[in-house]
Amino acid sequence: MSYATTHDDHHDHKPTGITRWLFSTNHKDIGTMYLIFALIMFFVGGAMAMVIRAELFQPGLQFVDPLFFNSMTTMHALVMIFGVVMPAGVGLANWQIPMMVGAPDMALPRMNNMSFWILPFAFTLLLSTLFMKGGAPAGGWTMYPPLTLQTGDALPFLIFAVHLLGISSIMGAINIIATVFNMRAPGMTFMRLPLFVWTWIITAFLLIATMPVLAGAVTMMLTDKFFGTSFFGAAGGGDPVMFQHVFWFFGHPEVYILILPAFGIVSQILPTFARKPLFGYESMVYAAAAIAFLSFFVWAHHMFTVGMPLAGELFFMYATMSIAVPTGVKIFNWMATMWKGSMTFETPMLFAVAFVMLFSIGGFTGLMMGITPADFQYHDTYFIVAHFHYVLVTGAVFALMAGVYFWIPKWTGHMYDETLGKCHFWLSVIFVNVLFFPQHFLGLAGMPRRIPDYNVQFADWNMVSSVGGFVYGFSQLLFVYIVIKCIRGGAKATDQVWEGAHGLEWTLPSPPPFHTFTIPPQVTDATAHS
Ligand code: CU1
Repeated sequence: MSYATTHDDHHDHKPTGITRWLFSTNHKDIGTMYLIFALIMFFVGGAMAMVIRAELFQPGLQFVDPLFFNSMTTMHALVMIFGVVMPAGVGLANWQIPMMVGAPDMALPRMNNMSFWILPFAFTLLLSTLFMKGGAPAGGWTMYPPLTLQTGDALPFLIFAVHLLGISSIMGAINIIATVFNMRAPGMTFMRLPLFVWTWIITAFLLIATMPVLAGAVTMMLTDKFFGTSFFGAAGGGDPVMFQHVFWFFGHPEVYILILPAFGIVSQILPTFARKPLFGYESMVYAAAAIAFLSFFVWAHHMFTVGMPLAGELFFMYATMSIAVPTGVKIFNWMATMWKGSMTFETPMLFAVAFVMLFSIGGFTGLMMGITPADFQYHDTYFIVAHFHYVLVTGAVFALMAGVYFWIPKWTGHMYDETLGKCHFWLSVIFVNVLFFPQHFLGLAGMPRRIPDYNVQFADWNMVSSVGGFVYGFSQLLFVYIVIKCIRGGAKATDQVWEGAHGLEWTLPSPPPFHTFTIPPQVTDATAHS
């Protein structure tokens, strides 16, 4: 295939250097770019978290002014959600899905290229707002009006960046659906798809359904600010609370967009290191679909305190609590998969097991917040911050780390350094709990979120939390070192990679072939021979 518009006669010529990446239509290269981008943004968003934890290390204002602090909380969230967890998930999808379904590449390779290359421009726009008159957005990542309408020059840049991120996500989602629906190898029926593929199909539908809603919300805000409309302005007959309804109709499914691929990764890893098939494959698929479906009917649990009618409060409470049922099915199945398994604890397994335990903590605190009368106590406190960091850091990020450790030997042909991997895991798992567990106490004691200063009664646990944050943050540099070392060399990865596994994780259908775990499925990786 010729990429360059030259009179090159070499039809098998492959682009090298920068053009290989800039014009790439190769799902592996694009996957790599997504993952590297996510890793870079992980440190950008992480640096913002370090600013937040430094300021909160003790009471009083030490390092930053309050407006900049609020920009840090806002930008930290936007970067971590849209710049880290989502692109990393898409990166893993790009690498794995074509090979897992037996396709030579993604269905729409040029669109795949565009999906990725929109991201660096979107984040350049978003991060450039840090240097604009009036400062970066500071109204929280949820962008509620009227506060967010006070943003200075940055507002239209924020909105345009959100539009671009939505376009990128929707194109990526269309690509994944097109690939899985149309390009499966013969015999790869839907109920044989690896769980990672299943969770990504469901995630892709959530993306297509909700990203336009977010785009609509921020577009209404744009016209309110610059074109004289009053969608959210009470003075003109609008309603600021309507923004919250529209935003969270996107926002709650969005949290499942962030976590469902993580469920998929963990569902690949646990069977491998327990040397047993995944327990309850079909119920895993249906539970993931049920979680996604229910996620459209729970949005107002983020706004119990706005003054809804009692019927609304009750509806959203019961709907929210019902999601615990399919989630419980999944956690039960993960434990049953490990039960009496011949388990070993290499780094991917450590992260996956930690995921099951720590994500469950985040799930339970979520259930607590879903109880309407109790939520009036928790709303806008650090308890909420603790909850969603358990879900998104020890949940989503841990699963993404597990996925990288699990698959990087296949990607690079080298084993990563297992000793360093274990160091990275133990540093992460200990200090992430030092970082986030005390935030439950702070929240229950009444410390509000998004505030740069606090009453002295909160000083001790904030100091503990900040120490945990610094050590957790810096120990992620070890991950970068491990990845670079693995790319550059190391022990050669065998075909099976993981001892006792069958080397089928690459293309393993779940459930495995009839009553056995040893018969190879009739699926080939068309790219393996190129
Ligand atoms: Cu929610």
